[in-house]
Amino acid sequence: MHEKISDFRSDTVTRPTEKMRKAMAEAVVGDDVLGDDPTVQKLESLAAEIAGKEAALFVPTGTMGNSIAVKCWTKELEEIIVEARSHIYNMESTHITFISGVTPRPIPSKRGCMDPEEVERNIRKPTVHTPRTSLICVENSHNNWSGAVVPLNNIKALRDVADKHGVRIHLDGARIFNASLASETPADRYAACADSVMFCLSKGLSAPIGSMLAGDASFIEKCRRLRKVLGGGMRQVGVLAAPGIIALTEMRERLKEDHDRARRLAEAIAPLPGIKCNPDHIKTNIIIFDLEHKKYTVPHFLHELAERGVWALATTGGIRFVTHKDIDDEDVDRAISVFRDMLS
Ligand code: TLP
Repeated sequence: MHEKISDFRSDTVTRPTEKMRKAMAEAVVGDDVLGDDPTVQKLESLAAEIAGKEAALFVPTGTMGNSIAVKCWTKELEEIIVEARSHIYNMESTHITFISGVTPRPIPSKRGCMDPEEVERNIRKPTVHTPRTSLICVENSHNNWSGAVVPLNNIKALRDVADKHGVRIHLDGARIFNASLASETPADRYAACADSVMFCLSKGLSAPIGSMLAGDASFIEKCRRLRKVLGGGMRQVGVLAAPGIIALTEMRERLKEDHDRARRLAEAIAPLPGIKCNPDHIKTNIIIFDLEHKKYTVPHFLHELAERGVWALATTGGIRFVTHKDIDDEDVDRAISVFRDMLS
């Protein structure tokens, strides 16, 4: 095994910066469940302002943020529309049914963009046989579509459909700032099309933990209670909110570097034998590609990469490489040369 690892498994592996560690040590804290942690309050107002919403809530994980939003917007025995490859539907251990008691109705899409007419055809009214549709979930950037950006006009069109039928929209914006930078569209414009938005501090923004859920004040008040119900009421959690503030104020712009590196890696590996990847599809920090090579199965290929110090993951749709703060140009060069050695 190689001693230095180039870890492309996820942007969740990013370690907090020195400045974040210092801020953690020095954070002014209180009991956040009792509502008196000033650092959490500062983070929540900052997140609300960035999202263009009235209020925001600090939650331990993106999954908890999404599950609270679904629970808040739905009643048992209803149905929600999800994109077929979305994280909320495929990768969150079915909390939709377990916690909220609603059924997901998956809709196929073009690289994360659901056709608004198809969504409208799938909105159901309650009858003795059918559930009421109460929520549409959108993901941007779209993880399993290789970090694709769902354009603002698509989400606006979904908003029109939702309004026509009295349905809510939740935006899984785990990587909304990647989408925002790549499309030069401020995050609050995406959020304005949704009733609620979740975004992660612990991915490319490099905070050690935490996500934000934003929406109007009465929604967040309800969510605060649901967070407690789910065991997510945290006490002197200003120590974790402090790096979150740095994540939001100082780490958003640098995501551009991750996008450039992902594009460079995709362009270099796409022509190699066995790789099925269109570099033009790589707009943010995620590369997902198929491997059809006579020498390697996917697990064998990943094992051989790891033996050479390059870590990646298998995911829905293929092999995934994610660029992030702790991947530099040298890591990308190394990955490219390992690919060339193995496949050429
Ligand atoms: N994604 C993780 C893994 O779960 C796959 C990753 O490595 O990409 N929404 C989206 C779009 C996500 O990508 C993720 C995490 C979440 C929600 C959940 O966030 P966490 O991991 O904080 O629960």
